[in-house]
Amino acid sequence: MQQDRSNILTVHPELTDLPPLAMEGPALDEDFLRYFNRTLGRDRQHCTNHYLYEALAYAVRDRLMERWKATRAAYEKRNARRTCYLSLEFLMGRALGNAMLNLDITDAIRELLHRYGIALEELAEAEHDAGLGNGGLGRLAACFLDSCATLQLPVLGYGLRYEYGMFRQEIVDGRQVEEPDHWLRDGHVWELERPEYTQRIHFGGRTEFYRDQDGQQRVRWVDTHDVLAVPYDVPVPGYRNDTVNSLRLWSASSTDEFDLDDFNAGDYDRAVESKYDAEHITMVLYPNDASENGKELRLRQQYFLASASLKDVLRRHLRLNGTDFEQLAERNCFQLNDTHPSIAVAELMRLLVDEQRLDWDRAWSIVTRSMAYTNHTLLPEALERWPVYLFEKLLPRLLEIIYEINARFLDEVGRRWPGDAVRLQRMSLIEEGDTPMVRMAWLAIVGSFSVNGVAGLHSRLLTEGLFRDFYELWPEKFNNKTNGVTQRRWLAMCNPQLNRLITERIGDGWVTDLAQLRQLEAMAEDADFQRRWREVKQFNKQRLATLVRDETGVVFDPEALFDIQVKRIHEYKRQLLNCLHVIHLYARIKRGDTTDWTPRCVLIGGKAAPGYAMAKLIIRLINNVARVVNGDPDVGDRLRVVFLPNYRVSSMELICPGADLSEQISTAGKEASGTGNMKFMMNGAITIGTYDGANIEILDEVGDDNFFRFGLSAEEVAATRADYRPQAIIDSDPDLQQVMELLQDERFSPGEPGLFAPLIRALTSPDDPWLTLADFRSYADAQAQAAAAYRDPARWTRMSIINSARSGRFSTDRTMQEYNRDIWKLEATPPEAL
Ligand code: B1N
Repeated sequence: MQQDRSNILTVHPELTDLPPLAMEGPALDEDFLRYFNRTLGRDRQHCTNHYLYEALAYAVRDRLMERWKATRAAYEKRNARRTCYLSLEFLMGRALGNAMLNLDITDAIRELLHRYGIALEELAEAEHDAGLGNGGLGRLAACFLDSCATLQLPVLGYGLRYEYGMFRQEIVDGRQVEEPDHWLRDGHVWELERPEYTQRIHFGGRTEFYRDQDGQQRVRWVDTHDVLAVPYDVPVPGYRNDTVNSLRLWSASSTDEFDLDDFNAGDYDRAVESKYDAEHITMVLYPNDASENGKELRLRQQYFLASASLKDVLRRHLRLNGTDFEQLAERNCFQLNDTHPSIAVAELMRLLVDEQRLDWDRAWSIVTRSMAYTNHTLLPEALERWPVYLFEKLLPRLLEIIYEINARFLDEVGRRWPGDAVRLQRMSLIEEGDTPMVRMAWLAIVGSFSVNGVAGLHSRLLTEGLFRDFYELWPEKFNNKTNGVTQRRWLAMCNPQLNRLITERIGDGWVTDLAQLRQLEAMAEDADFQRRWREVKQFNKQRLATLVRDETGVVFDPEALFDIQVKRIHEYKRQLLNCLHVIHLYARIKRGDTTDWTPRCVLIGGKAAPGYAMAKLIIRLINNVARVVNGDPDVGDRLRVVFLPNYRVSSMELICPGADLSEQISTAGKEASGTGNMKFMMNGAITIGTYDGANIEILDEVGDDNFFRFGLSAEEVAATRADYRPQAIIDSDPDLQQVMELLQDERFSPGEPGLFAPLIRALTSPDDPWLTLADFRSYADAQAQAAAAYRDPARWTRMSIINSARSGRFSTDRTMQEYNRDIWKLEATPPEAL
């Protein structure tokens, strides 16, 4: 292979740094104009918001760049211990507003643009969301990075640079239609390609024994098909602290010689095909939330991420520490975001044993001192298991290593519980059967020193259920880390009015110390403060109503109760229960049962996995119910219903500030944590929710007076399963009976009889895993309480203020401090002054 000389790293001391850039005034102005006119080559005659956005983004990026370098230099100089956050998903959303907030240049830029008659908000909207994630798990990773940069912790995100992110959802005739999200089409200002750090990743081939120079028998992996991993770095700015951390995203590219043989043999098609095969690895994000799909390409993605990231860490380690591999575990921690990157356990063994020639025990000690695993769901359909035959074909050497890990692990289990063959079978990394499978969660647990769930209940259920055997073996590994969200994006940036009001009263310390919001509680009864609080909420509701009108044509009245459920569409999240309640309200209106009515606007949004038929049918039902309700003159302005298309990070930034009521209504025990619940709470919405996930901890903070709790507990759910008779529930509840009749009599499926029969069947089945009808009565009662509370503005506003005031615990700053205290043990490392 010919050396590519452009990638050789050299040192040029004479290339000095430039002086730091001004954050306002003519320098900022000049940069903006220069990028617009010269770099982009645009002029005032031919200008779109997108070009103006790009020019502005470059000017802002320059100001990140110098801080980014200083941060890197500080970490290197201190040889700081780091955490690598390995995740198949980073749901970053837009970057511009966040960068401006954190650099404290929003006002300067607003002013600058104003002089050209340009509104900042319009430019900001030209940025595509970076939708490299499905939902909560991917957004959590993004919030974690934000908090780590703000806490000045050396944490590096490693992910994949998908060419196509989460699909764009359109609603056509009430149905979800998926459109590809080619988010890189107009270029991506926020990434920096780093071809000099390209890694070579192996697939396929076979393994063979050989003897090394010392006569040691070793294994090598040969005849592989290799793919190149090219890193692209994305800056992650901290809040006004000069730290800029990195998110390193790998892009797949073919090797040159890979196709050359075919090409020279005249087989052009085959040559091109293998190039495409390689580049397909990072083509598209798998759009499944909380369910796996078992596709070979997904396993390729997982290994590609794990191998590229570990090789990148080893490269840096060898440069900074040489072959002192003890330092590898001292200097690095790998946090596995669910099992998706858990093949990293076996890959690090391969790199240390096969490539660095460490003996097995030493390598295993390094691996198990550096890996930590976070579980995000108990749903059995999300537990990753890969067929052994797939591993054999795609990653033969890794399968051998997994077998070896398993043999040694089962020895240990056998010593602890002699003769317990059933337990051995349960705990084996290999599930026996017609198609033997590798259990990725077991691999992650065995290879990690820490295993955590994402909310108190979830972590407890893990140790009592799914991971019980492992908890008995290694209780000290298990811990809880309740999720959070970053208040920078989810309050300071997305709700500027509330930001201003809060800051006016208690100062701006809450932006980096959310517990300070507690001080608002003293003002919860203050009539003047309440009035200001309501004005802000009204403003945000108006803003949201405008979005709803633009997207759906339906008009929301900002005086009405805004009742909102936005999240992935999934049966366990029970959008159906919400829909049944809407039908119940409609039935009440139709029968004239409307004394003391609280006008209500119901908004539901979220994407269904393209292969999830039930979820797609739920979307159709919501749309059909909306059409009937909004078009019925009897309803008047008592009730409005919309399904908001294409729910994503940037729509949540408009939605959560305008919400009154936050719907968190999963079947208890099913939602590991939830994080939308926290964004709503922070922005002063009140939760109607089950005793599930982080709802429990929200209720702990605000108390029963400031939360509408309903439904069975996780224990009651488990007990109810054995003898669940939905028909008896319907028969004993006239309201529910009427709702089911409306569903059945085709009112919501004119011309399509039987359209919703699968939903009715699921709801009325004694085997309904989600026990939707079991919670209907208690849900409808809680909704009536919410409606009554809303009619008393002083009471509602007080509840709203208290929710926001007590949201301090749900900052990812707190979450990251706990990960750091218990798992990572990193030192805050600020860069030197510019
Ligand atoms: O992770 C979030 C939690 O707040 C949610 O409760 C939880 O549902 C979510 C396979 C997942 N769990 N599992 C996934 C995503 C993609 C995929 O391919 C599973 N997402 C969650 C953050 O902890």
